[in-house]
Amino acid sequence: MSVIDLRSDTVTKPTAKMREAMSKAEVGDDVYLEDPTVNYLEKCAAEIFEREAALFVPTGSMGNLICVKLHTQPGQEVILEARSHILNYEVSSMAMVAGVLPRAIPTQNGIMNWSEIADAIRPPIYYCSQTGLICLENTHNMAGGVVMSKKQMSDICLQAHERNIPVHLDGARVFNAASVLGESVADLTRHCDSVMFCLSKGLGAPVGSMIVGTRKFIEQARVLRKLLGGGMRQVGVLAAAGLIALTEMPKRLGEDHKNAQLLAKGLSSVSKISIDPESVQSNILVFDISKTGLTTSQFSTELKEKGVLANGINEKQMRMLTHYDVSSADCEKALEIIKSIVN
Ligand code: TLP
Repeated sequence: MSVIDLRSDTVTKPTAKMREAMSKAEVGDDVYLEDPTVNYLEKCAAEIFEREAALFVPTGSMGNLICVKLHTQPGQEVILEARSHILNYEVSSMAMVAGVLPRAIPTQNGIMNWSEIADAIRPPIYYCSQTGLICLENTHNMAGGVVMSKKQMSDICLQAHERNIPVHLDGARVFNAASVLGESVADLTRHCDSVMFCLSKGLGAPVGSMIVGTRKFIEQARVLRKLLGGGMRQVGVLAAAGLIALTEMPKRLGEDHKNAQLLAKGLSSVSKISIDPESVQSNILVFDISKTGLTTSQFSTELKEKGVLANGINEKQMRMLTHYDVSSADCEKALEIIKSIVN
């Protein structure tokens, strides 16, 4: 039985072209800065984001942690959205390694506005911990791939900068956001002090994420990457796949967004499933199945028996993602299977 894997866009396998590039990649020791393929990938990423420099890191989680730690002092607070990845799915690294406290803002749709953020900034009183950083997430994963506009992002950055607070973007899926908005990633993220984005999600690389920022920031990030055990050697084999992910895959993300719409519209016609297709903007769907009488783990098990993989994010809500290895025919088939389980 062929399996339709909707658990995440992280499950994409490297394309034939990536595997070929990997086998031919020129490599060297990247800890000595001698891997030409990594150096080229970093140069390309910096150019695409119109920044001074970029750094290849093994994972998005390490990229976020490096940025959180570099922007803050232990004991400070970091403002972020309550369902953000940094707060919920990175093993509390911000507390354990960076020594900072999260100040979480719950929102309806995953998007914080400036007045909510301003209210969460701590007053300059000596016995209060101080706000050291604001983290944004675009697209917002657990809010269902919601996209923040360029204006929403730049308003927050500019106001934050007036208060001398830096802004980091968890842009794991920033290319999805840019594709939905019809913006370049450079314009969309221009005012953020640092950006982490993933090559290994919708862009299809097997491994790898990147940080972009000023030259000084990236030099410091390289030190922290080594400290965290992320100094990699002949890693050009991965950077070669990353280069294809970075330069060729963004233009096809619209297909994943179309397939997500197809799934969302189909799901909205199933009476016991609650989802508003208009809220699905990119490649992530989060929907409520509580009226089916099944828990999400029961629902996942039934789906799996019929060849569809998807996980719950809590007892009531399932998450599905479209990606390069899922076709529109797969989405139609998944819908039929879902209907057969619910009805
Ligand atoms: N997200 C994964 C899981 O960890 C939930 C997924 O399947 O979506 N930021 C965001 C917004 C993410 O969605 C993820 C991974 C990361 C950071 C971390 O990236 P990795 O997995 O490379 O550490």
